[in-house]
Amino acid sequence: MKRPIAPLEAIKHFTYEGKLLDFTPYGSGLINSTYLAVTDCDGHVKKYILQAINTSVFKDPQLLMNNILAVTSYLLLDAKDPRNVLTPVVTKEGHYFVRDKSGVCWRMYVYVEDSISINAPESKEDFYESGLAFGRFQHDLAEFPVNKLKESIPDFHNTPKRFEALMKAVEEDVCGRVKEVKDELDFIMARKDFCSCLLDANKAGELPLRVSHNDTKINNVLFDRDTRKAVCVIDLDTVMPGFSVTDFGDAIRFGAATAPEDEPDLSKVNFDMELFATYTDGFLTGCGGSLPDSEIMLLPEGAKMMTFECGIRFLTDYLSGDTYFKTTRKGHNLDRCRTQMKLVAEMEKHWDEMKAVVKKYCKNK
Ligand code: ADP
Ligand code: GN1
Ligand code: MG
Repeated sequence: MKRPIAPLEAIKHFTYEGKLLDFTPYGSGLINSTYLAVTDCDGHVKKYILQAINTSVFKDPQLLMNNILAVTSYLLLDAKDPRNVLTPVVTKEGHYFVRDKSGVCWRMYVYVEDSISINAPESKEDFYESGLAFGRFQHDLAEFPVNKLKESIPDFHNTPKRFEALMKAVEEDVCGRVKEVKDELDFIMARKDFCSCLLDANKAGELPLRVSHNDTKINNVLFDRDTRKAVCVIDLDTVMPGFSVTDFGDAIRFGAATAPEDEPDLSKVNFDMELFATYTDGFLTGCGGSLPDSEIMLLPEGAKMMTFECGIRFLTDYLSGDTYFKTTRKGHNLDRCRTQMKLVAEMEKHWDEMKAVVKKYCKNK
């Protein structure tokens, strides 16, 4: 990623309150660069989040901010508490992002006060809460006209295209790494037909396009520091038309695993059925009956698809020279790919149990 060179220049454009006191890098995302800005507002401390949008990933920052503004302003209409909705800060020029001299695009959000962010569930309740938050997100946006949103990353969860991109990276083999990943490639090739299953269900009318978040990792939910209840869904860059089941699935791939997504010791990586059931409960409670049975029954496919697709993306990046996801060690993306494929294999073993868990929530059992 192109490194931001002038965050302090950028921040001056935004209509934040108070005098800037402090400014530090923040968070652990793999795509954008985040900073925490602290200001003094007549003796009160105020906080803001300043982010450099990764424009090699999000090529149209205006489109992305339009999506975010459309969704946040809609959610705010019925919000019980402003802390429940991410609030973008406008610039002095009346825009929601600013491009600095080096071409880096910046935007600012109000910091959600008294919130914490966690990288993994520390209890079943945490995971349940994050499911509730993303389920409510589905529920609250169920009537939002999805055609108002544009794709901030075209074909983001088009798994057949992700598969094709992997095949291209194998063919090009720019780093000479294909020889190291024969087992992973065999595993993926053997599941080629699975790639189109959700798109096929969409064509068959069983899986409608909805507003989807598309990055439902637990660290994209803020929790209240005191009550530990989910307060706000953040990281809205990938909000666009998509499927409910992939929102569910991305959270499962990340949170129902017994180890982080980049754990090098695969013996520590397992798929936890209890966590799967917990998240299902939270998510479908949050959806409040807004999903029909046909969609509920595709939740396991969503979980397997997101895990499989993410593994494909990590492997593609590994073969392409680690240009997309931030890496901090040699083989980082390969380790990530391996954890995802292990989880896919375990989901296949637990398939009937996964189906039985979701069936309990169907109206027609
Ligand atoms: P990335 O795309 O890099 O994951 P995020 O938008 O998720 O970026 O932000 C990174 C981290 O910054 C989050 O995990 C969270 O800890 C923190 N964060 C982001 N927005 C806010 C906010 N409005 N209030 C409080 N913390 C925030
Ligand atoms: C990226 O930015 P972050 O870390 O929330 C990625 C997701 C992946 C995830 C894997 C825009 O999300 O799709 O699932 O890494 N976001 C984008 O950790 O590609
Ligand atoms: Mg994030």
